[in-house]
Amino acid sequence: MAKLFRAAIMGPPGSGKGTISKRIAQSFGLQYLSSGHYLREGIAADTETRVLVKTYIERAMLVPDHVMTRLMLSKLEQLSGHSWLLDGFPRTLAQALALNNLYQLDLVISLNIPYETLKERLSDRWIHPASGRVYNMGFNPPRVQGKDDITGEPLIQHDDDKPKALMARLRHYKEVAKPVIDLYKSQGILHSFSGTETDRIWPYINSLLSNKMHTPPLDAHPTQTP
Ligand code: G5P
Ligand code: MG
Repeated sequence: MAKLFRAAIMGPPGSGKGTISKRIAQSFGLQYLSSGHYLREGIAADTETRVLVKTYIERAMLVPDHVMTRLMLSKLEQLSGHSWLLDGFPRTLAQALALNNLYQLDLVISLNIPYETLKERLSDRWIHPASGRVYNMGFNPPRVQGKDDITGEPLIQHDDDKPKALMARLRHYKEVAKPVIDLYKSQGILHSFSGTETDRIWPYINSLLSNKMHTPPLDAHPTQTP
């Protein structure tokens, strides 16, 4: 049996984690697990997660570690025997350590996207509050302007996505992510990619994964795009 491959992708809100993860899943056949997706699914399903999680997501605050860890580890438990890619988890050192207790990651991708680029992408972001569905007026607009595709209910823009709040959120992301990044760097599995366009970063990630998944790793040094 081929060796299982376990990877995670990290990056600030709007950095392209979801877009790149879908390409990786498609090209390399990994199971794709997005923490944001499972949280929104929990909200839509009106489960006990709903009340707890909705307020955090609506304010773009981090959901408590124990909730997140329980949710993601239970999803991973169902995927024994599969290769997988985590998007948006772990986000904190506590989450990373909980994951580390059970699984050794082979590779972590970290996206470094300039603040100005994130600001442009996120200030165009609109949300359907009841479900957590996210739209972007430039790249994935709703079918009818200002309305949710499924329910037709009005979309709102969060104060958090306005420039001043955004700056604070991105700073917070950096602070929380730093010890996680340091952990993966110390394990020799961190690969950082910088740029303003997903399409320009993608070929580097594609070739990194091709090397890692199809041939034995030659070294474990972090990769930096120009
Ligand atoms: P999520 O769902 O993980 P975020 O806020 O981290 O959400 P998001 O919005 O999902 O991040 P992304 O996945 O990094 O962003 O990026 P994306 O969706 O691929 O791209 C963003 C936009 O830019 C899209 O519209 C895309 O089309 C566009 N785009 C992509 N590439 C390009 C490009 O090259 N050029 C241009 N022009 N556009 C591009 O988490 C949501 C919430 O859940 C909670 C938190 O409350 C969080 O805020 N949560 C957790 N809480 C605690 N712990 C965890 N582990 C948690 N995980 C989630
Ligand atoms: Mg995402």
